[in-house]
Amino acid sequence: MTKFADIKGFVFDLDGVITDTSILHGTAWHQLADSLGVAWSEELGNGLKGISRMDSLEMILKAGGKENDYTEAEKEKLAAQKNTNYVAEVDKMTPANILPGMKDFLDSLRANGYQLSLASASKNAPRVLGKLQLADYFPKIVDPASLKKGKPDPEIYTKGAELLNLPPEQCIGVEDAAAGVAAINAAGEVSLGIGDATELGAADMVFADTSLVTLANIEKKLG
Ligand code: B16
Ligand code: MG
Repeated sequence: MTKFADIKGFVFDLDGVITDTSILHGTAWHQLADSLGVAWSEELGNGLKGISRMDSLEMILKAGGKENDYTEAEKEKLAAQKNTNYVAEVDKMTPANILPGMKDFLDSLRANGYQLSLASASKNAPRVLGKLQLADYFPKIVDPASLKKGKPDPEIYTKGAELLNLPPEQCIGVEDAAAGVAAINAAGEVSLGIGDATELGAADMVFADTSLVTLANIEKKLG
């Protein structure tokens, strides 16, 4: 098991870790589902966390039994429609939307010489980071368009460590979604989950919320 002293880098998820765009994603998908006549549920919304845009659309269509009703071109249009609504909300974001404690945590990582990269499935991640005024912290972002498979496949976290030129076991992956924790584990990184300990039971360590994520608390857990 990796020790705290071995850790040299952190690979971050964005939504649910640095900021909470899941509500904005949920609202935009809900609007689209309504317009397609697909019944919305909280469960459906939660299942979309960490899932790519097109895979999210497929899940919504499937939930409504409409998976065979649209051509690829029509699906692209629907996803673009959702994204337009989502981006309009993102553009209202400010640094006040950074989750509690995360700015301090990022500052402490920088001050202690850790390397940082971003492993978000979101094609809007650079825009979101800009709105939060955190773009400087993440010069290294995995391009989600370059991925063959989304989370829980390890690819995005493997690439996140590669961007840092670090072996995966020297990296901590930070996630709020079970699919993301599975991806970190499969990439051979140390997994830090934020949220419900039962839901994120596969993680090497779990913190109930972002305010508890500090280097001191991580050291206590890793030893
Ligand atoms: P976009 P993460 C994910 O971000 C979101 O959790 C997920 O709900 C969203 O569908 C996905 O990004 C794609 O986002 O439509 O902006 O490209 O959690 O991996 O940071
Ligand atoms: Mg997330």
